[in-house]
Amino acid sequence: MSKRRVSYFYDPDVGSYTYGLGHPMKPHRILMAHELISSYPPHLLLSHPSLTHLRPPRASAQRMTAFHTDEYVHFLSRVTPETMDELTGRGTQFLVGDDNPAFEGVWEFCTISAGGSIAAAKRINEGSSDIAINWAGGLHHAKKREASGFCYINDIVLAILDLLRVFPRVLYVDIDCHHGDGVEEAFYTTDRVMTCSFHKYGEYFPGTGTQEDRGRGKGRGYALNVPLKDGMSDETFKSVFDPVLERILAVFRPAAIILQCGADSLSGDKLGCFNLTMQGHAHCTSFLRKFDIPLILLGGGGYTVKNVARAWCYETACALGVQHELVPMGEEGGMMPWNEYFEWFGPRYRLEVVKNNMEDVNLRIADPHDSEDTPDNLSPRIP
Ligand code: ZLS
Ligand code: CA
Ligand code: ZN
Repeated sequence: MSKRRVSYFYDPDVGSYTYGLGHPMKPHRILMAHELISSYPPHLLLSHPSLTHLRPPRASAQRMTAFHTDEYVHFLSRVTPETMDELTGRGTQFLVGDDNPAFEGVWEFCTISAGGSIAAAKRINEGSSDIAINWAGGLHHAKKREASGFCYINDIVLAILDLLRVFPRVLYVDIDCHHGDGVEEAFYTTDRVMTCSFHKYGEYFPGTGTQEDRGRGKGRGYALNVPLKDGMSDETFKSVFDPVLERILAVFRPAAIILQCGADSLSGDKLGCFNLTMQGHAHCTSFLRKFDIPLILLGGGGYTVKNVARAWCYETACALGVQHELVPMGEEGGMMPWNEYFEWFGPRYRLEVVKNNMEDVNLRIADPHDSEDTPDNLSPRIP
């Protein structure tokens, strides 16, 4: 396996923002992932000869209007917890419900998240990196003129728009437990971007992403959804992910790929309902890395913060191809070096996310006479 030049984008301020007490989205998990990455012997990860550690420039309001409306970006750049009430009329139009509070520093947080993904796209466009990482990105629900599902600015759409200036076709893959609706919608009518989301479907946010949603007009066949049920295991996931991606790569032949690594698909997530281990989740990174197509890795959801830190640290190692230095081949987990958040990783203090005993509902034997029960979702149609 040849070496990959990896850029790792991290802004040391990102962990200081909070959506508010009791809100499940915690930017602090990105700091935890960074601390964990930093705690390994430097030559293994952060100072690996193939890794460039960069602090991304903050995204400007103007860059954001490449996707979002001027009015929405202008509002977001000014809103504070105090002015939210005065702006209620406007505010409720842009920030709907309590999923998307006007928290202290929300604008700066958006400039950091989007800045990292835009900088990642730039490295890929220039050809100065083979893989670029921004764990502060991946906020896939944000819409053109509205925040949604903890996402205010769609850093993914902004990064894809940049990639399209250089590459003829871009593939977007989304393994967050939620449907990547904002990115799908943005590119629903184009054949230059293929979107592919794996997600829990059925009485679950945001409620979109059926197999029938496949793109429109020129984009018909270029959106692909894999709706899944509770308890998805590593084996079930791999059995769908590998053939779907093999086929997309062969038929669509993307020139660049973005993988949204939402970590709420891990076992034991507070909002997710899948049962993936750290390795089952990281398989997606290792699988796409093999193809030697420029790759961007982004964060996303993930609400059991210690597991998010574990997974994104391990996936940083996968980008470098050194994951076996962290978790010996054939073992479930690895020893964790002492770090700033060591006590959070008890009682085992290991680099591992293990599966639990929940039922994999995706595997329920189908009754051929009951179409409601057939596991259609395990054989998605690909153009
Ligand atoms: O993909 O399900 C919903 C919407 C509601 C139910 C929850 N209430 C608060 C608002 C209305 C229908 N929202 C989801 C959004 C999930 C976003 C996932 C993002 C991503 O992982 C990418 C980053 C949702 N699930 C759970 C909550 N919201 C939620 C739970 C607890 C709270 C506290 C803070 C806020 C209000 C009380 C909140 C939201
Ligand atoms: Ca998804
Ligand atoms: Zn999610």
